[in-house]
Amino acid sequence: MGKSIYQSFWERKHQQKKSFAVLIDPDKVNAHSLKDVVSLALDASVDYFFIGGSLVVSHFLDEAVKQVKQECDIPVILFPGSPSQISQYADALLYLSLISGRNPELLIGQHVISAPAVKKSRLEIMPTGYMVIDGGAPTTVSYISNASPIPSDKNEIAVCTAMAGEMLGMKLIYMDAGSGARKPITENMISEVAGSIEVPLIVGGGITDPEKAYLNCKSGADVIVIGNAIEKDPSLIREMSAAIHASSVRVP
Ligand code: 1GP
Repeated sequence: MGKSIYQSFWERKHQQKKSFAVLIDPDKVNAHSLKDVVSLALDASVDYFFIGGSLVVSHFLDEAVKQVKQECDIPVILFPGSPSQISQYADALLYLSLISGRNPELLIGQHVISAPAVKKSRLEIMPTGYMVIDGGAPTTVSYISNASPIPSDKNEIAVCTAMAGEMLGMKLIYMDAGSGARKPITENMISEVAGSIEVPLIVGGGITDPEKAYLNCKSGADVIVIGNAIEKDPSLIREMSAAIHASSVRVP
């Protein structure tokens, strides 16, 4: 058996190698556009694909995952907005608990209901503390869950939430300003959170330029997730990947 995807997150973090995850929303791609994204991602040495969206209304999820698996060997990780977004064809699942919110349904309720199906899927399960940070625009997840995001300047709340998530056993912390956020998460908050946890830190939401991606990595993000900006201009994959990978500390 090959090494687990989580192990790759962990090892890359400890080798101070930064990772780039391209987010694919199955509602916003078709077979043709997906083929282009996969080919650009292969050329640019993208590390992971995340697949999912807050509200997947199309039936393209399984097809999208199968297509990516056929065309490349970049790991495909589900980033589900709801328990219905599970595809057995993927490699792993971000098993998200919305720890920044206070809605029991997204902390544990939906997990209980979907547990038998998730277990049966044989996906690699990666318990993830999911923290929504205010990105200057209401996010679908906040609206649907009726859960407020963490204010963008309340670093101490973000730090304590991440620490609590880690001590509860979460293997990853994902800070998200929401897809298309007007204000991405500040470097200040990223650096304080990164300094208070041991597990890999994923950061996303509203990152539109390579410089921001680079600075986020330098502040302590281990994985950068980009969706919207790439949907608008897939050729950005190359520059984003170069910036993220250039921020890795080179070990002689
Ligand atoms: C959203 O973190 C992801 O959940 C990515 O956000 O689509 O704004 O890049 P963008």
